[in-house]
Amino acid sequence: MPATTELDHRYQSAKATLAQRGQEHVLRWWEGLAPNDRDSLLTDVESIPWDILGSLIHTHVLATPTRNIPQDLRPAEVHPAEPQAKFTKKYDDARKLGRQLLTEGRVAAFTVAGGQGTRLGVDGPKGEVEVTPAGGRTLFQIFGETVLAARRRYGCAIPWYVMTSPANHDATVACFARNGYFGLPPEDVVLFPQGMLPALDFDGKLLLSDKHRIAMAPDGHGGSLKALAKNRALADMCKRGIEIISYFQVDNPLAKPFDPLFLGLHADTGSEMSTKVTRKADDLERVGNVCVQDGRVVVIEYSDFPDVYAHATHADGSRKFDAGNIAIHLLDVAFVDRLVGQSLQLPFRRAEKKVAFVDASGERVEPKSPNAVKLEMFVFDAIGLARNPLLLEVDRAEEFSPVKNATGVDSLETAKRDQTSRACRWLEAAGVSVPRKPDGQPDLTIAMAPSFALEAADVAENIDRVPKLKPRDTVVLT
Ligand code: UD2
Repeated sequence: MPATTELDHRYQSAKATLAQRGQEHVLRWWEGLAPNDRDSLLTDVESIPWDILGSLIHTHVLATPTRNIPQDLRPAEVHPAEPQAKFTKKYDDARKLGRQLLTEGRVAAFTVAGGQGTRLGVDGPKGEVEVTPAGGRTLFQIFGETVLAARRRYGCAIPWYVMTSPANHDATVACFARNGYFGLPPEDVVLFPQGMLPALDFDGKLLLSDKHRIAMAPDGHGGSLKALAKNRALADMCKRGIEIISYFQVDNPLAKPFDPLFLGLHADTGSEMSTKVTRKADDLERVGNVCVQDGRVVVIEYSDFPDVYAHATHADGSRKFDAGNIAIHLLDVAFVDRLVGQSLQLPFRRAEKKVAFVDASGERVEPKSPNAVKLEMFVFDAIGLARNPLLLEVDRAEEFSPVKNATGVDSLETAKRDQTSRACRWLEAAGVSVPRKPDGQPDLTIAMAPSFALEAADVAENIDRVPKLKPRDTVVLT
């Protein structure tokens, strides 16, 4: 139990800070709190970065930042998925270089898994959702097995960093322990929580989620760069000789974090941050738009992308702004270190959300409409700060099928369908006959584990493990 004098001392200091900021109401229930709850409340107060939050309250909470319609926006130059003939050698050399980087242990995997899975309607970590079309594998299991398969393939200890949030950290740690770290040595799996910022009401006041807790929210995946440094993950990477961080989101079961071509092009062009893009499914698809503004690569989120650009076409009628961000990036460790070391601040975004709180009479209120502002940073805003950023187009069907919603677009159903489709394509490329329906869709369900194939070319090596495929079969290939 914290000593009373120490608590008193911290209380006086917190009281002064809060008074100075017009936030004294946070200590309203102090007298009735048990010592441990007092400790929790003071810890929350002490964690608030007033140097940042003080001005954000004026610019992003009391005011809504004006979004200037970006002028002079141009489509970004993207390396195509398939090179023109004259670049075939460049791509082949890049693949070689990428494999070398992997073999030499210079690449780490990094999954951001701090989001709250609100749209999917899950309570615990999103990574625990079973997403495979058969065999009941979770997102974490797919990625764990991918890292394991890559370690075996390249014969080196690829570490895996996973960013959680305080809300799901313990549950994520328990999930990894329960699953034996998915066969990986525990010392090569590093889980750490991201930063949090208070949610504020529309008058710029802190909200209490409980009488002894301040309502906090994750500071966005843009906070991952600082979180890597704060939790000593960056130092750990340097110690291990890691030079490139392969960043991907927890929600995409088709993500290929160890792509020799992408790694090789990134290193060969001296890019500090690279991004994979796909052609957009439609003008208004809910992905970030990768463009160029004032000579810099920028990603403009779907919600901020003006219609005039979204619907713009080239003379031949094709979509002008067609590069969608699939949130798979490569970041140089030295780049992240530089950004963090120079205290470079990524811009904050204002998001209006429903946040439950304890009101002045001590009653808990579950608001029916947004009552608070959450402040988030986006990792893709770092790309505009990177030297020689590289963009690589990839085939959506091969690498992108995120699980965002309970039903419909980008749901479990579409992710399972797309995993089966990819497995079927890979099998057919190796000469396996796959039953298909008259409309061309696979007439069976296949889950292909990373241990079976990391990429299409691996199928040929394991062809003797593929049973004869019959219509309406359910097959798990491991
Ligand atoms: C993201 C991208 C969008 C597009 C799309 C592709 C943003 C803002 N937009 O949209 O441009 O590329 O993905 O799928 O990223 N996360 C954290 N901590 C946080 C917030 C999020 O770790 O504080 C993680 C979360 O667990 C998930 C990922 O970031 O893995 C994406 O978050 P999201 O689902 O809120 O982003 P979304 O789908 O709006």
